[in-house]
Amino acid sequence: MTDPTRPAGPRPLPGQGGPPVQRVALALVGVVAVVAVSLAAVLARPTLVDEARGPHAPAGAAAVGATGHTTAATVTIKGMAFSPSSIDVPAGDDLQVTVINHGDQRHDLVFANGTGTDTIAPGAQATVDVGVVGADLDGWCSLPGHRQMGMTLTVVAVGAAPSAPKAAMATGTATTVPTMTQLEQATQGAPPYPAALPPLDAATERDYTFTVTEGVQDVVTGLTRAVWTYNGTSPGPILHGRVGDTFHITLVNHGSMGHSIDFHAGELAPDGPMRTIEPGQQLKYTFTAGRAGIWMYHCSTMPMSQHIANGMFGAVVIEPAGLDAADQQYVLIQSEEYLGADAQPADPAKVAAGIPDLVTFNGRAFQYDAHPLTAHVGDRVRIWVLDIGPNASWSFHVVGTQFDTVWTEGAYTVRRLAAVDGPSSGTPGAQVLPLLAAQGGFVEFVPTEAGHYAMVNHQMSLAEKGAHGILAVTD
Ligand SMILES: [Cu+2]
Repeated sequence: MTDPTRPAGPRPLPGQGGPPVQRVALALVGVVAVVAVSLAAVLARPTLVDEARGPHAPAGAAAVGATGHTTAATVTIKGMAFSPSSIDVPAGDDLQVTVINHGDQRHDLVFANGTGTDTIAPGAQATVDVGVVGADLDGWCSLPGHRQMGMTLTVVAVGAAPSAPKAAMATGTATTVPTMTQLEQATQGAPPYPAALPPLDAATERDYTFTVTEGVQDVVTGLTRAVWTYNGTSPGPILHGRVGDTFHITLVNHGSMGHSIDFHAGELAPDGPMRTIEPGQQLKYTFTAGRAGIWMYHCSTMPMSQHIANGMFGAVVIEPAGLDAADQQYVLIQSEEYLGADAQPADPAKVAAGIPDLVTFNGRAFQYDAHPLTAHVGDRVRIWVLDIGPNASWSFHVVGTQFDTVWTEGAYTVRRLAAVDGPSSGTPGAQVLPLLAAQGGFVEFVPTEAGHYAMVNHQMSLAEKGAHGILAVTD
């Protein structure tokens, strides 16, 4: 069941669309994945990264005569830090900095005067001529979120006049946050992410290719955001299997920076299969689904909050044994968006503060208000839910219903008794399925009348940011 009207394949990034262009359609359990542009050859600094850097100019504002001397410094990267994080330079010297990347992913070092390296692969090094240092000067890694995680460096101009107070860290943020009305309008013309649970086939060995690309997605008219995706959509493909199935994943990185994948659905040592791979590389990741659940997968490259907030997540549904029949099965995944400037990744300061601009079901705020899910009166409806985060929790409620069955994180908390079924049976019920980030489960209910049943995060401020949709029930 592939749907050629699939939304939301993000567009290629401006400036990264040059040849060679690959367009690959991968059918993956009911999801057509539209892969954007091969970025494997783009090894220069990603254009996603755009912290303001001025023109090349002598470092610092103070007027200091050039000494004619050059100071050479070496800085190493380990984890998410520069070592040393401060360099002393006699004022007036020309500064050359060699950066050696001992980290596990790409980094760069840029300076406030506009100089900087291109991105440096793990194990590689690069040298930047910073120019004549006349005053103290800030440096940082410009990959999304890296500066906010502590990848900063200070050049101290020894002997220069005291520097003026430093400006606040620029993060690049959306100048306005879209209104509910704008968001609802934006979803009208955008085909929804298919929420139906992909059907379960007889396979026990399952092969998938997950291709990482980076692109931009319309949020509302006049505002786009960078999205990093598995197979062109966010969420990525929803996989569906049984306990005991083995999943053979090939992860291919066509992005411009390091990426990775972490499947909660299997148990293994993370070191190899969850490692970050460079643009152009691929890895094999095989796991056997030993336990039932709706399991998260996500990019686990640092900073994880940034990679998840930019769209790198999805779900693996492993059915518990003895699951009752259902007439409709849907999957809703909640995640948050922290809008950066137009076409930019998530604003790291907003991510760190944990207050999202938008909260979405299946990657887009309010999309199932414009495109309701459907059921008939008397249908047994099962909704699988998974809270991706990266931060927010989810109090899942369907207005007008009571859940007669709730299964979460390995167990039923409420289960209907078929012998005494029905809304007036007196058997237990639940009004919400509460989920913290990375928790999941399913609920079941039977709508008794035709109407429009709102599916919400009952933390109402989050519902009003987009965690809201409609189940349209007809006779
Ligand atoms: Cu990633």
